[in-house]
Amino acid sequence: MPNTLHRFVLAVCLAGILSPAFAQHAETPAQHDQRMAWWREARFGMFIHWGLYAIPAGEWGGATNYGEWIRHSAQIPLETYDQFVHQFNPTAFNAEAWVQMAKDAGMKYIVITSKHHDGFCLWDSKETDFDVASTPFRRDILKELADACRKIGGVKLCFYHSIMDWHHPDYTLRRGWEKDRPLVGADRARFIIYLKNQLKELVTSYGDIGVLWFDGEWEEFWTHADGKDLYNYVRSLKPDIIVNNRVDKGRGGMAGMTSSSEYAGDFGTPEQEIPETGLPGVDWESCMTMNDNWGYNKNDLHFKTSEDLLRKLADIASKGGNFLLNIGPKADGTFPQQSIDRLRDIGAWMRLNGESIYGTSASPFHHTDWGRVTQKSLGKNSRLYFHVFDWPKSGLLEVHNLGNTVTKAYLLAGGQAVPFRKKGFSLSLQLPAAAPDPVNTVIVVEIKGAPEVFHTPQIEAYHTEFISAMEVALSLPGRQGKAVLRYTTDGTTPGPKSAVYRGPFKINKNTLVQARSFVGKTPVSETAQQQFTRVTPPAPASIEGAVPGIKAVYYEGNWDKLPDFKTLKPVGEEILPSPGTGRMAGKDHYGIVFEGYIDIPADDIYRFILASDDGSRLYVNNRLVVDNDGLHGAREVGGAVPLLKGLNAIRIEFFEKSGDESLSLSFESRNGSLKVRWRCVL
Ligand code: FHN
Repeated sequence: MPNTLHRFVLAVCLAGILSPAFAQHAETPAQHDQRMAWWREARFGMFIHWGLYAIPAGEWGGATNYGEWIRHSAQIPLETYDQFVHQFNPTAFNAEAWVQMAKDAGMKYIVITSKHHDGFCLWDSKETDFDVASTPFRRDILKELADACRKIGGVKLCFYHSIMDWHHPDYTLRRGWEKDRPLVGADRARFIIYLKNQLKELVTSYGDIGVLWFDGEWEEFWTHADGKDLYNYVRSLKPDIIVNNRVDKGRGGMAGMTSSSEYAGDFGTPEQEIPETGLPGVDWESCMTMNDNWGYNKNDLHFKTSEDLLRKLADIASKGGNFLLNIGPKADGTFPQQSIDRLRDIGAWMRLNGESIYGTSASPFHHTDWGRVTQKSLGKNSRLYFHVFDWPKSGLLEVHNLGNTVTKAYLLAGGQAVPFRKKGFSLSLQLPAAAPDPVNTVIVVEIKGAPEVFHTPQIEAYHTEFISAMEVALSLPGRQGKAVLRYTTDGTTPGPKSAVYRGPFKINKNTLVQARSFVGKTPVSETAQQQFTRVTPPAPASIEGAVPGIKAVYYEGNWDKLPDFKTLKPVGEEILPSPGTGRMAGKDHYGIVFEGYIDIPADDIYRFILASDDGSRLYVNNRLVVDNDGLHGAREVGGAVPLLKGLNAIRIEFFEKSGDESLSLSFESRNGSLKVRWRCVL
């Protein structure tokens, strides 16, 4: 880019006009919205994990619980796994049938694994022979899917592409158990050229590719600089392509959201989970399996019901997200019947109710007990879609905090009018006796203007326990117009004469704080409640012969969650300056129990942030304060506890299964982060 242009772009970025993230592909918010428009409209897509791993179908060495990770998890040597190339012959593969099933299910895009971690390519790549052209099948699967998408229309083709590559000799990070694949001659720079050349093939050879869905970015092989560079590279090949946040290093584990704007990627990627709430102004997509595996596992019959999947779709859309629902095709090229059945059920619902999903945005309500809400702007006015999961027995569906005039209400499927009464801020809908669709009946509520919803007030404090006094603040999220916030601390429900909130207040005894919004004398929100408790923390410990550091006791085992370490025999121990993986670093299948004391500087409430990959738990004075257990990528979880000045007992339990590992504990008090001294007893 000529120097003058650099200065221009930099100046415009600094002016906050262009997105600051990546100068070469900076775009105005309007340009970004235009690029994201089809994806935001789509809301629902099909994920396809397909490759050589469909041949063993989850079985190896007597075990039956593998998926697409089978080569790594079952520790299959490369030359053994490569034999699958000579068996891959999905003669029943029919690209048009796949695309039609996606379209009939209401899905607007397909994301298929062009290359998963095993390195096998589903297209005829000039860059390698470890691809479909080397199989008995020979046909270019991605080309056939691209042709089918063009022919059928209405479904955009997208590619999942793994950065992590267990096959290519230049991917300079071998599996921990691969002792027979030396790195001699491996060239990291050459791998990145390979990666880029293949991406160029994918982005320029198969027509209008909508999304590049990267994955496998978490290993230390890949850096933030690589991520920014690759994002810019693919955008230079196809400026309107959309790229997920796993191109870079900003994803916070399975929660999938990008931690800061310095990281590349156009949307967040929660995996197998749905965020608690929507994130205004943030694009994200939850990806999920129908059973427990991404790749085909013939023994995995643990399929989610169609009802569950349909409600997840509505839940995700009600939070402003996309739903990417996975299929793991069989080695013969067909979809599992259980997947076909669910796609059919979802399609039947979408044909009647798709308007309540496509192009909608997040609910204006923070919470509705009976189901979910999505919304769509109609220019000056708006349309709310009430997704009713739990049909009220009374036949009345009510919301009490809607400021708008309601002009019309009807069933989306069939258009039958729904009688309603709007009194003040309360809307009552008179529903048919029985739910037309017991899974999710959608009622359209048309309103004047943009939604004006009075949210439940929020009660904020550093913690719900305190030692001597606590400051409490109240807030009214969102647009509150004419609403006034009233509250009580005497256990009574706030009324039109209760105290008006004018700013934070202190409490010094057990107190139930309640808060509610009013317009005039009319309550326009639910009542928020929070109990605050005055406590006397455990007396600090007095220990003889304490030494600096924390004791780490090591165990060996292969777990998916924290074991009961008391039943296990340690394999060693050492004193570490602070919690970490110590001499187990880089190994697989181990656990650590840390025991020691932290020297607390003053009586106060302290927040602990425990970050780990895989699972961990933190106990303070034998009380569980943080539970971060489970099989997950790097993830941090916080917890708070009141403590007295002096030595307080700490116990941390941690396990690592395989792959990446990490463990750290940080501390905060109300005055900010804290450095503490570790003590332990030999
Ligand atoms: O390791 C992969 C896994 O095989 C699968 O592809 C999922 C789907 O997003 N992504 C990674 C796990 O986070």
